[in-house]
Amino acid sequence: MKKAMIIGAAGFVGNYLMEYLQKECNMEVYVTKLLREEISNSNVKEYNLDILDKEAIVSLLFEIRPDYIFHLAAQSSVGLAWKNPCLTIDVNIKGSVNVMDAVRELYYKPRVILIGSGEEYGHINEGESPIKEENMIRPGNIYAATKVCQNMIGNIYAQAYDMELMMVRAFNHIGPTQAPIFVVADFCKQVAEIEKGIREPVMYVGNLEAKRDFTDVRDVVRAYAMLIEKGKSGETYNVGSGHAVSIREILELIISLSHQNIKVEIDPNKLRPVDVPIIEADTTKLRKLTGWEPEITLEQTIKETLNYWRER
Ligand code: A2R
Repeated sequence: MKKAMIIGAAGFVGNYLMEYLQKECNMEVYVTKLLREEISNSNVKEYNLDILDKEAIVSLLFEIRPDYIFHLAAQSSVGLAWKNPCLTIDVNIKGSVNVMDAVRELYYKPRVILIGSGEEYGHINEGESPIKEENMIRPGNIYAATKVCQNMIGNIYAQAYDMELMMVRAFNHIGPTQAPIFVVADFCKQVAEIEKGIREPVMYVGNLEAKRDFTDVRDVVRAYAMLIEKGKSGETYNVGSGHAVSIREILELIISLSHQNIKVEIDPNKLRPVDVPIIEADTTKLRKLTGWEPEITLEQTIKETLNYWRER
């Protein structure tokens, strides 16, 4: 039985990934979380780990000796990165280098995936979309810049130390349990609260014209599981649906699923200092290597996310 370790597993993706690895891949799953976090899955072995503590990563890796490592730990919010750039830089760059460096100290070569972001591409010129992995990188926000850095250093580690290290650029992923600091969860939560009568029938929104590539989180973790087995060291793979939709379309879809009469208002706090107009993935590289295709439609994931918030 292969041993998989998920670093930063208490977040949105980690919970889905641990379940998938256990149930569908028959792996023994070890997960790490921050001291203050909780993991609801009782079938995994859990450890507290702050990736800013490199020695702690080293001892844990020596103790568990995982075959596969999924590095998910991050400050993952673009909005929060504007508010707290130093924390984001510490966790996403220093923390990730700690993980790579700890893996380098092992006497064997586990296969590692570093999770980056479609945000890394930043400003995309006309004709560049859907965007390929080798496209020019022009990060447009602090979060994206930290993930570019992780990707570049990952590539250097893979080559310089002959490590089995793959990089992913995950485009927006959505689904039930996502924190409402992300747009789809935020909109669904607002609609659910309006339906419950605990909020006036007004939706507060940010930039509605931005187009993003949304994939259900369950499709995303399936791609990660395929890549950890088949990915080539030092390579970067886009993971996304390959189809961008505007935030306005998402908003309209969510509102159409409700019987309430809902007004829409711009909340200046939800507008970002710089926003990239369109981000859409070309996933040919991933699909050719693994045969992966997204299976869950946007309508389905949005319905399930809205129902999740209705039941809370
Ligand atoms: O920020 P928190 O309290 O939600 O904790 C996050 C955790 N984390 C850390 N873990 C270890 N050491 C740290 N110094 C540290 N700082 C934060 O990593 C959270 O539990 C986890 C990341 O999960 P989420 O923020 O929910 O991200 P998600 O959506 O699961 O995305 C996974 C990866 C991230 O690397 C994203 O940047 C990428 O996929 O898109």
